[in-house]
Amino acid sequence: MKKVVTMQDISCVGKCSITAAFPVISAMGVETALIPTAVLSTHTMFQGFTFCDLTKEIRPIMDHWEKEQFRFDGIYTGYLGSFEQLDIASELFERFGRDGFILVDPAMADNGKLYYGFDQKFADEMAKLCGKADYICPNLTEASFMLRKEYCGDNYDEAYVREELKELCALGAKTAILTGISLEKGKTGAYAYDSVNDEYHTFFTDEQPEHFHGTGDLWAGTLCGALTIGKSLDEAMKIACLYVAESIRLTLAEENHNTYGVNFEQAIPYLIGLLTE
Ligand code: PXL
Repeated sequence: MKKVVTMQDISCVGKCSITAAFPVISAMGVETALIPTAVLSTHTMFQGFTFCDLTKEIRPIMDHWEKEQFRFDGIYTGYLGSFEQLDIASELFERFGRDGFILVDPAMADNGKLYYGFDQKFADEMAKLCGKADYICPNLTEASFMLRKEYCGDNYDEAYVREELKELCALGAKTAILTGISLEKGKTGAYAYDSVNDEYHTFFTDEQPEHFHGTGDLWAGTLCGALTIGKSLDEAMKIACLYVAESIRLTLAEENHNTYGVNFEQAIPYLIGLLTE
């Protein structure tokens, strides 16, 4: 059985980070080890959230795992809350990254703005972590902060996306995937550049009418699971895009649906169906 480790926070309510990645990767038939970086009552879009940092636990966890000689087929980092956690993520790659791929989702910004608590210096350091990855999957906002470029908003074309992907790979990542890319009205998806094979990959699907928090985490978790079970990058991008779109569709279909996260749970049977296509 394949096994990955994911390092991100536990937002107890919020349907993001570990509470999205863990059930989804597990549902795809992959054992999922966890490095929880912090416990928050909710994600940081809520007012008044509680926060308990777990940084000091992480090195002892890695020490124990090394003694047990655990091996992983993939490492996936998501939202990280401090400079020290970025350093620890690098250490995780050095100590446990020999046998599999490394996926870094630089979850720190959206819609032209950094999330609460982050600044440009953090984005610069995140860019360095991205340089150590096989796959990175920023949105356009995260990419612009890491590349220290002005955020383009909706004002971009395919040439811009391709150029940006090359600049992201120049940070050191082998494959860069931009999420939330729309080159045609009503369509959205992901655009990737594999710098090793000098190949572009794309997948687009119908754009959903509303945007939700946590969909980036869900997308990255799904990509991680799909790559781990041996799907190609094309297949993995397709599965992640379709699953997130279906989760949003199910959310919107529900009366009085919540606004803080999507209904990925009831879309799990659909996800499993995608794996056997
Ligand atoms: O979805 C990204 C994310 C993960 N974890 C926490 C967050 C956010 C985004 O705001 O606040 C704690």
